[in-house]
Amino acid sequence: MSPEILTEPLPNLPWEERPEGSTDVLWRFTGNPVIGWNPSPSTARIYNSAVVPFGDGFAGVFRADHRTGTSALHVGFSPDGVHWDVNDEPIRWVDETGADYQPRYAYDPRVAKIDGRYYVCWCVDFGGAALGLGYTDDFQNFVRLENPVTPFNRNGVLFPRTIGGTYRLLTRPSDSGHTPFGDIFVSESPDLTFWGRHRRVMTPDKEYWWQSVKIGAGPIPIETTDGWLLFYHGVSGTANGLVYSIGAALLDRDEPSKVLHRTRSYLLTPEVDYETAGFVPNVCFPCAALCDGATGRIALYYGAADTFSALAFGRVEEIVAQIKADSRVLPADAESFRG
Ligand code: BMA
Repeated sequence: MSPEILTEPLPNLPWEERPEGSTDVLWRFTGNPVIGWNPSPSTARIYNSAVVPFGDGFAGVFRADHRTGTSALHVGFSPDGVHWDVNDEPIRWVDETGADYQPRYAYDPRVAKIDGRYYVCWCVDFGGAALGLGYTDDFQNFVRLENPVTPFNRNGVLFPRTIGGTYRLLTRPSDSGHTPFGDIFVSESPDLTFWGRHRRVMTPDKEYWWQSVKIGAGPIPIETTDGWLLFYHGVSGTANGLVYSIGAALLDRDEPSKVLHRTRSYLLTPEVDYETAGFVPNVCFPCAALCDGATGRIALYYGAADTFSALAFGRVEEIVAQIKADSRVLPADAESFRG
């Protein structure tokens, strides 16, 4: 049976067929970048952002670097997932007591819809980079919850449902700089407040250099008949700095700390001008995916060169087939590694 996405139909997701002559399982949108330099009065660059279906169209939480150089989260809406109207003002949070809360900085958001509520997880200042967590029901009012981790950690990615009765959060413990190491871990919580039963999911692969320095979870994992499809970023070290490419893995549906398959080769790497030139050259950083459960089509949103928002497309059956055909799972990935 060919792999299927176990999510709702989404007939209006942005989509373009694979260009003629291409054999890539992920292909770029010809309308890229979908958001360019200086998109609004206060913002210089909008990228590494999270998009979900909302109402008749789409909503998103965007990473917006201001002209101060500091990043904040902004809300945006789109009728088609391509043309975005992003608020010029950052999100204003309140905590659960109703008190105002403004993060000093905020970046790389992911949005997971769990039981009808949209949860945002992002990188926040907590006396050092850590993860912030909060929710919205309407993309107007945002409630901040307890931070799920202590510093240093980035790349918080929630699963879109509980598994065995607990919420699951992928993270990437790090240091305070442009971390030269990094594995993906998963933690469990009964209530989104208390986190434990930590497991290591995946380590960098020193033999396949595009993912030899560090790896980090990308969009909210996509449930398929063949496992959780996890797009992730893999980082290579070069004479000119770090290069961020996109790979994919399949995680066990009941025990997602176990990797079933992962790609030896990247699926997308910086090649075109908006990926190789910008504020930080050579970065493709995926943070969101829209999926049509009826047809298996996937629209992947990624930040390009820490400057642009871009889109790539693929079909679940081809992506899963490619992950399996090109698979190499390290011993530590295959275990539910407790350490
Ligand atoms: C990471 C994060 C990302 C960024 C990437 C490349 O550490 O800061 O937001 O896209 O570096 O600069």
